[in-house]
Amino acid sequence: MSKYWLFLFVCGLLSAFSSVAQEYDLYPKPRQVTFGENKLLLSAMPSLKGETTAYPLAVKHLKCLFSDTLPVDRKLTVVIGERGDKAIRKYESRIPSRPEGYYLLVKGRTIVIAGNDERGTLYGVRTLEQLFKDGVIPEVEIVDYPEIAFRGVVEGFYGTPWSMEDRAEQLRFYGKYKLNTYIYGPKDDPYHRSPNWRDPYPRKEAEAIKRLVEVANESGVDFVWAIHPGQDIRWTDEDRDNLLRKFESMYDLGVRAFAVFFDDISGEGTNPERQAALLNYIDEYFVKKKGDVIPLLMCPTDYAKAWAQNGSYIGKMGDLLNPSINVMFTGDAVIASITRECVEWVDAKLKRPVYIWWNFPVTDYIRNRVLMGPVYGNDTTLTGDEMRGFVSNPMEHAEASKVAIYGVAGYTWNPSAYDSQAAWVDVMGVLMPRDADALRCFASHNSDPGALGWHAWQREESVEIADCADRLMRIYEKGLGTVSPEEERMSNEFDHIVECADRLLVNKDNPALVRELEPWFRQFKLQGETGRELFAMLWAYRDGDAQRFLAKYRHVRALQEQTFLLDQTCNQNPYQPGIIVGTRVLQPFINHVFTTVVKAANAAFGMELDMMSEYSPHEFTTTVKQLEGLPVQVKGGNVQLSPVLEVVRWGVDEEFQILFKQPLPVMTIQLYLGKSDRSSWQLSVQLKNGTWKELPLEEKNGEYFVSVGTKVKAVKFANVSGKAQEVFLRKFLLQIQK
Ligand code: 14T
Repeated sequence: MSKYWLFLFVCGLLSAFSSVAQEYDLYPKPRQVTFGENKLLLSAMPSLKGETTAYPLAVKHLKCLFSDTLPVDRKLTVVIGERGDKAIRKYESRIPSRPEGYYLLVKGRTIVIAGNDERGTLYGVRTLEQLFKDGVIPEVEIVDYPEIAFRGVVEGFYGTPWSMEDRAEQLRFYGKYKLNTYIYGPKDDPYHRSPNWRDPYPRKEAEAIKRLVEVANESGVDFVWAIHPGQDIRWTDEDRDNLLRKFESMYDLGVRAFAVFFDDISGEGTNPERQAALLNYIDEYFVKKKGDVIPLLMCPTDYAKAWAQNGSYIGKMGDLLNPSINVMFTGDAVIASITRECVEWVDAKLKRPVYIWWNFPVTDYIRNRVLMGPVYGNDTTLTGDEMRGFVSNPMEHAEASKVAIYGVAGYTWNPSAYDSQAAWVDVMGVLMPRDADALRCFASHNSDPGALGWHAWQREESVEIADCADRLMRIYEKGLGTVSPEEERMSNEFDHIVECADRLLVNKDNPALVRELEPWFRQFKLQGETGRELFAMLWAYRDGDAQRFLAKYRHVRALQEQTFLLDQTCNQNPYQPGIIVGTRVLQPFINHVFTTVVKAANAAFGMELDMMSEYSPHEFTTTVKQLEGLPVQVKGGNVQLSPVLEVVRWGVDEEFQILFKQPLPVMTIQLYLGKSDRSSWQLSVQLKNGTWKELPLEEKNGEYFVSVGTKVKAVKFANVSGKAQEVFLRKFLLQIQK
């Protein structure tokens, strides 16, 4: 082979490899991508064809790619336009006939961007942006379109609404990743909901919304403004006109997309016939009359299948609502994975493809946590014919929600090609280029909502070490003497957590994200340190070094107390106050091993150290084996036992006691055992004078309830049935007078 051929061969190889690398950068992944051999160097300003007829926003974004200061190169051309435009006629047959679809070609000295419609052209430019690196674009041919028509976010949570700056930044992010919808519906905006839904926004807020709509328009995102009138609406012409007047005022601010939400209401407002009549009226006398407003959207009162029961309400909506009105639904439950079965069920009832309101990564029901895990579990065979829209309800932490939103962008673009793990790994680099690995470590340990009851829905967490943690706990049950690979792996993981948390706390790539998550990063660091010192404790015990053990024990205690203090001071909302991390694998592991090691050391060194695994100012003692070391938590001033997930075997006359640091004014005690046989149990409180007093258990919505109403020093709960019991101890909550 001559030197010349060898040279060409190597060049070919190089370009082949770099092409593959380029492909990874395209997100959401296009339908069809064929990379060519060569690259286009953009060192000059290309001449534009179709510039005057193409979608102006697409042209504007295109021009941003090139710097005006460069000389114009006549031979370098960019052809741009929509189906029907003269400029791109030659390529029209290659444009996919799908809404928002586009054809993109980079070949020789020509770039073609041909949209099926205006959004399509814009998306062609978006893809070009992603291909553009250091003034170079690879040769490529792309045919692409989204599967789901409406893709994006519904700011629909309870709690502190996003700031206007958050929202503007979000809109740009959505535009970049081809999400086309932002629905404005924060539950705690009084002008969205009762009491002020009838009134126009005050001047300042109105101005801010107007500016936001402009950002949405510049980003190619539909700004949907939602109203939530159901809690106090009267079914009168007056309130109908009030609503239309409000919509009119939003139209004046530039809004061209509207929604009406009827979720979480009671009373008159829930009437399906009335709701449908109102919506049809809005549709006919506002939406269709304006002509430049996109189809009306509504959220029904029975928005989850669990509530829809036989589906008579939702069926009525299907029958009565004008066919152009889109209807939202959250799936089988309020918080749920979207299944084909449920979509088919609701589509049949609604007589139209459903518009999914996905309650992930929303945390308004678990406010002390953050959900940073991947988007997975939704049916990947669903098509646009079955699902009209899919929007994510995020956390009140806007920047942190991008992890999930990025996943939703990939899933909705093309469900069947969506790779949840790859998208999740990618987004870490998008959010924190220099600390992607650290952010990933944090995210991997903070993904499970850990909620019970109505909202029971689980996500995997700490997947990479979950099995290892499990095996190690079983090894320790047999004895603490052996060193195992599992032990090394877990102890390394805690080291790694401390390293990652420290880096995250001072990260400079994404100040907004650090600001939102800082208390969780700090808690994560404490968790890592606790885990690390726990092993140091174990190793001192193993060495028979009582003194070193004691030092490490004291350190762990101090770390536990710091965790407690952080939980008591940060994020003190009235619902789920505090900051918790790594709740599914890490914390249970730490608690379990701590108790085991302290117990063993107490026996070996003849000590009586407290083996309660989480710091609490109150003391917990028990004769129920499984409850040993159960954490007593102080939450928003109330005292509760950490819920036990497994079945508890509770022997005859076995009991537990909670001893308070100082007498507490206990109002009520609520407990849930998963069973109702009141006579098996005895609850007593110790009064200030030291005497014990038994209190009757009442039954209330399947739970036990005890009125106390006095200062008590301790509480005792015992099995007095005369036989062993098997129960859940899912709730033991002492309501303290404030
Ligand atoms: F409109 C709905 F689709 C919806 O999900 N509504 C709310 C939503 O604003 C909230 O963010 C979400 C998650 O908590 O759930 C709905 O609110 C609820 C749901 C409940 F089951 C509020 C209380 C509940 F008991």
